Amino acid sequence: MPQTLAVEQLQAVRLITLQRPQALNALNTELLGELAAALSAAEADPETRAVVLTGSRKAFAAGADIKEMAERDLVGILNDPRQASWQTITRFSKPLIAAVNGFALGGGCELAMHADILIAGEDARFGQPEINLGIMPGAGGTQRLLRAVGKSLAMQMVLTGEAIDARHALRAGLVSEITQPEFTVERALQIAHAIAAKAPLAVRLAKEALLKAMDTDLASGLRFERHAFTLLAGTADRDEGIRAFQDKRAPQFRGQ
Ligand code: DAK
Repeated sequence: MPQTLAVEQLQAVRLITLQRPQALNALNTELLGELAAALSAAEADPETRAVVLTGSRKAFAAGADIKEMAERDLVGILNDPRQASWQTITRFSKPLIAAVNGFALGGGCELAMHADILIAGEDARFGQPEINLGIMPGAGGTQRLLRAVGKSLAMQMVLTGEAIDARHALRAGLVSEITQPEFTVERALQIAHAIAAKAPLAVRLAKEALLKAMDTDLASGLRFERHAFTLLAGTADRDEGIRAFQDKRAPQFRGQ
């Protein structure tokens, strides 16, 4: 049984809740290891079509565990088991939705940015305060943040360490919706269930194509899109989708 998170299966959606309230869900070795294991299990389960990741009302996650960081020297960092956990988290290929309330700082903001869709409560705060510790972001905070919010705001956040609130995050495109904090998880689950009802192969390839757009040139991205689109043309779910439209009924997708 994981000690630092709770896992709940809600039909085809798995809800993972970070639970280290005494440290505002700071990402220590144990939590990152358990999260990586939980995502691997969700990846391997054919019944799970989407995952929602959330924290508490006060904090999604306040960053890497600073007490643990204080014990690591350079060699310790290079051999750090947390690196392997981050790699596993990055490779998760099913749709991942983050429901963010409260603080999403440092590694917590980076973890949220791993999600495909971010839904934030009105009280959420996003920031990369590593600069205040004499370091810089190390899990995508310079790369994903810049791609999400553009150069000027990313520079401002990373170089000053100052956080932005949910409205600012919405304006900047870091999150796609904001809600009242008590509804953040519910809204993320609604979106996850909507995605879970779609054709799994189409969802998987569409996600891959969209992520490609972040790190490739337009011509290569368009080529990938065309290949993926062509692949889907041979699936049973495509036939079912078109037939269901013509029959005026809901499609029954089977992931084939
Ligand atoms: N680590 C450990 N404990 C933390 C913590 C953290 N990041 N954040 C909060 N806590 C603990 C506090 O120490 C306190 O515990 P006690 O002292 O009561 O035992 C408890 O949580 C409640 O926190 P506060 O009393 O401070 O609560 P406040 O409401 O007053 O303030 C706060 C909330 C979020 C503004 C404040 O706690 C804060 O500034 N926390 C630190 C935020 C921060 O600097 N985060 C960035 C850490 S650096 C990498 C991957 C990732 C990273 C690096 C490398 N690789 C793969 C290479 C990531 C680095 C980081 O995230």
